[in-house]
Amino acid sequence: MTNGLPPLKELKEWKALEAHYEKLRGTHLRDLFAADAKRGEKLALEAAGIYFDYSKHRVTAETINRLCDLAEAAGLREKIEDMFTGEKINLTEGRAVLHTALRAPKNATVVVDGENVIPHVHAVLEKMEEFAEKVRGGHWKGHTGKTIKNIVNIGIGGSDLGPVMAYEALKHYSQRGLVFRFVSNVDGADFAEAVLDLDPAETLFIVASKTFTTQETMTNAETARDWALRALKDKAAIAKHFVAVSTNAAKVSAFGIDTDNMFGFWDWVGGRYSMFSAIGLSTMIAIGPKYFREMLAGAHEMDEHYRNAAFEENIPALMGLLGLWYNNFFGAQTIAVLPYEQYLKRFPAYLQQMTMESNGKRVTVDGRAADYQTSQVYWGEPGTNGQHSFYQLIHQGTKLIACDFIAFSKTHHKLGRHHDLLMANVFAQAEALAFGKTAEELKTEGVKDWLIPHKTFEGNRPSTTMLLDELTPAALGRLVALYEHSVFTQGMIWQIDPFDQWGVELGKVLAGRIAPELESAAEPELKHDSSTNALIRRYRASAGR
Ligand code: G6Q
Repeated sequence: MTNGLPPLKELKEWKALEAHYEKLRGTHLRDLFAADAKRGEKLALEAAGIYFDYSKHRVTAETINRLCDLAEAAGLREKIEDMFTGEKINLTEGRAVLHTALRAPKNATVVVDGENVIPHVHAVLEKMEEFAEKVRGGHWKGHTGKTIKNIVNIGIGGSDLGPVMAYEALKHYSQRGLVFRFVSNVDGADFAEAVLDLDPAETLFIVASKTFTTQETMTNAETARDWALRALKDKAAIAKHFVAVSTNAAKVSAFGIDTDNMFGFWDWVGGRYSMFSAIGLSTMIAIGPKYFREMLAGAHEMDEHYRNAAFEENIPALMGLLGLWYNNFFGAQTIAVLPYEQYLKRFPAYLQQMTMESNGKRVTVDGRAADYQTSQVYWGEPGTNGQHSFYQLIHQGTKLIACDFIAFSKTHHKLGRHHDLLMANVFAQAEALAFGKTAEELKTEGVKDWLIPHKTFEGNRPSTTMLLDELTPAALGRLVALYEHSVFTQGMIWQIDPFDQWGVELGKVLAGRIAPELESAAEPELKHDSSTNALIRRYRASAGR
């Protein structure tokens, strides 16, 4: 398998960036801002409802041009078209990658294996809408005739992180009479706590699993079925209390769920790219079809921007390129995602999967070991909380950490000074990181000599500030699509397959091998390494086996 490109580091555009880095590495943001009074306005873009200020990055106009040249040389333009038009760009799995089709309008055409997939997408959306309205309207009754009030989504990874994140992000738009819980971990505590105060007669489980074979999800789903049937005492109750979101109708039906109550999707929707598919059923029940459609429209707007804008004016392309600039030239290892919006508290966790599962690869699509860094580590917490915790390291530690600040001009809660203070903090942090505080400034403030090194902030710490109007469903759609395309930009330049996840598949196999050794009554013959063998024996002994 080959992508037809020379190794990345042999591209002349890459070499040009290496040389450019050597010239720019010592330059301070203070000097870049001093040299151009309009830098803050010039190095900013506005598209698809996002004001994207990248002026506090260690770049010049030349850097941006050279990064965009690299994207061109890497064939990014053609690869974007390949993705949007249903080419099988997930090379190691031989699949198309069409999360963008999930938010395309009804009159669009995207052909996979000779068939337009858009009518299928909209048929599922309509089925979801019908179901969501029934639940929201109190018309979906449980087995005993009680109205369903609690919705429990059972899923893991891509079948959990998007739904939880979107529910939390859009809680303001949710139907408050309904209770939403999300169970993912195979640790029984997750299920037990989620249903502790719920009445089975009023509870609906959404079993969300693309394959319907994932150990954690199937274990939780079986426990849920037992929990419901213990109270409802009739197998017929499953039809009223369980629905499935899956691509595997045979397994859904074997579990006992009527396939009429199954919402499908397709192998061209990757798990971590699935929150806009039927995997978003819990989101649609929470916020309703109208807002769900607005979220899709927001994502679509970003899709169009990514597909059509020149790289210099293309927010996702630039975001990906800036990340690559620090990762591959400055040797930075991580990116902090810092939303100044409490409702986005699960956004960094959601992005961790999207970014690291996608681009955490060490070989290129043609099987060569990459001789350069691929995905950064993504992490973060909402501001201002993080300021009282790990920001110290970002300001004064020895590591270079580029930050993504995400903020909204409007709040859902106009409470006194809260929002002004929140915004004052986000602007102040980005400013302090970039400009720091010099020894001279401290001296004029009368700080004692011996304290000056401790109180000095060298600055030159890069960040992007994304300013949006308000956290609406459309804004969330735009933000998610922005990061998806930024990840794609990087993955294509690194010549890897961002859409497979062989590391996750390995984990699924390994636990399956050890479980019977923990559970068997007879002493198993252990053939692991001595550490694993000893741990298994200790566990068996404490469990009385
Ligand atoms: C996502 C990954 C992974 C997946 C889960 C759940 O891209 O493949 O996180 O979503 O392992 O898989 P199922 O939906 O098949 O249960």
